[in-house]
Formats: sequence, structure tokens, C-alpha cells
Amino acid sequence: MAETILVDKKPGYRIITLNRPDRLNAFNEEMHAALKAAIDHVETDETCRALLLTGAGRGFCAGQDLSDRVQASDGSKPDLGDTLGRLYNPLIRRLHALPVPVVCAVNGVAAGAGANIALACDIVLAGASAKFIQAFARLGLVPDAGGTYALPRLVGPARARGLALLAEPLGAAKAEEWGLIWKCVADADLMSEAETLTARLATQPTFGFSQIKQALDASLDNTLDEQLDLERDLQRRAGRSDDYAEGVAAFMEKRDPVFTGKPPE
Ligand code: T3D
Repeated sequence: MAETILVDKKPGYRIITLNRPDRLNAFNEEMHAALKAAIDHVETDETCRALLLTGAGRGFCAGQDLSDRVQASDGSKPDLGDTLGRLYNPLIRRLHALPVPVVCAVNGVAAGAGANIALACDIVLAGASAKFIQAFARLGLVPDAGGTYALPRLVGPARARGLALLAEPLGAAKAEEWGLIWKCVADADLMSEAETLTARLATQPTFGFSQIKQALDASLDNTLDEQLDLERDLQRRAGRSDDYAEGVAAFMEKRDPVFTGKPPE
């Protein structure tokens, strides 16, 4: 049986590719388990300082594999909350909490949970032909995998409602214009741009990045006072890292810094 997740170990970073291209990389339980294992390795490998997530074939990810959701003839109903609780929610929490930057290269359609998994990554690049579809309303469902959290924060309440209720495709160029993603690039350049960016991030102050991720994730729910206190605490830790000392030394010596990415002792 083909691997549902491919892992390419590069110097300093890994590329994880969702690999069910005949189903537009829709998620089944096997792919969830394989992705979890691949992310476990990212977390335990100290040499891995950035992650690039993408999809095989012509799509990024079409969300849940609906062939696993065909209703039973006995009228019994599925418990979708169970799948979210066991599989999607831990994945979204992990992408946010990973102590390394996560780049997502959206190489084609990103629908349903597939769109929201992309939006849980730190920097989202999309090929010009890619589309983001909050497909849930077409099925009578609610945007999940963090969709109702990410959308209003990224594009504002009016656009979030339009995307969620109308379930229309949003092209990559407009997604960039609306602030849903970082950048739309030519399809042919997507993977090279995404790899160059990920490789660059992998040489940077990884511990400092982990503190930036924490600060930004907390900011939209914090008061100004809470956020200032958090910045103080995170900066205290960042200031004790060797990378901070190296950054200052490199600046003073007018040379490029060499960061190790390590947390303070
Ligand atoms: O646990 C839970 O269930 C709760 C969690 C829910 C999370 C969710 O993600 S719910 C939302 C699920 N996703 C969708 O509703 C999207 C369904 N897919 C589509 O609407 C379309 O496929 C796309 C708009 C994404 C792409 O359209 P198009 O025309 O480019 O491709 P296509 O021909 O529709 O798809 C190509 C193949 O992939 C096709 O198979 P075939 O006919 O060649 O054998 C299609 O059936 C298959 N495919 C696409 N999406 C899914 C899928 N198979 C299973 N599940 C899918 N989600």
C-alpha cells in the first residue's frame, strides 16, 4: 500500500507531503496517524529547525475523506465530534505549538479541513491556481479544524461569514489580497520558493521563533496589559539564549550571525 505521508529529510528541515493524490489528499485515519508520527519526529529531532507541509499531485488537501462518511443504512448517525476531538483538533493545536516555523505550500485546492490545516501553519504560500474552499456548508457542517477561529482573525468577520456561509472557492491571489495567506506565487515557482524560505528559516534563531509564535498566538485574546507582560516574560527567555548574544555580536562586528537555534540552558 502506498505511504499516505512522505517525509523528505533535508539539512535543517523536513518536507512532509500529504500523499493520497487520487483523493486530493483527503484525510483518512491512516493518514492522520502517519502525519502524527511524522510530526513526532520533527519534534524530537533537534536538527530539524523548520517544517514544510505540502500535498502530492494537483491538490493540497480536500479535508475529510467523505467515502468514510457514507451513512449506514440502519439510520445510525456518526459522531463527527469524536474525529475532531481525537484527530483534527490535536493536529491544529500541534501546528500552532510546534517550536519550529511551519511553512505550508498550497499546491492546489485546499478544501474543508484541508484549508484550515493550511491556515494553521505559520507562513502560507499558495500557487496561483490554488483555491481555498470552506466546503463545510455544502454538507451542512460547520467550518472545523480551527476554521471559525482563524477566519475572522485573518480576514475579518464580514469576509469570514461570506467564506463560511457561501462555501465559494477563494483564489490564491485574492487570498493574499485579503490577508488569508502570506503570498501567492506562480505555480511553477511554488516549491522552489517554499523550500528556499524553509531552508532560510532553518538557519535562524529557532528558539526566538518559538517565542514569537507563542506571543502572536496569545495576542488576539489578551488585553494590552496581559500581552505586555507576556512579551516581557518571553523576551526575558529570548534574551538568555546564545542566539541573542550571537545576533548582537554579529551586528557589532558587521558580519552575518550564525544561530544555533537552541533554547537557553
Ligand atoms: O470527521 C469528520 O468527518 C469531521 C471533519 C470534517 C472535516 C472536513 O473536511 S468536511 C469537508 C470535506 N471536504 C469536502 O467537502 C470537499 C469535497 N471535495 C470537493 O468538493 C471537490 O473534490 C474539490 C472542490 C475539493 C475539488 O474539485 P475537483 O473538481 O478539482 O476534483 P474532483 O473531481 O471533485 O476530485 C478528484 C477526486 O478526488 C474524485 O475522485 P474520482 O471521481 O476521480 O474517483 C473525488 O471524489 C475525490 N475527492 C475529492 N475530495 C474528496 C474526495 N474523495 C473523498 N473525500 C473527499 N473529501
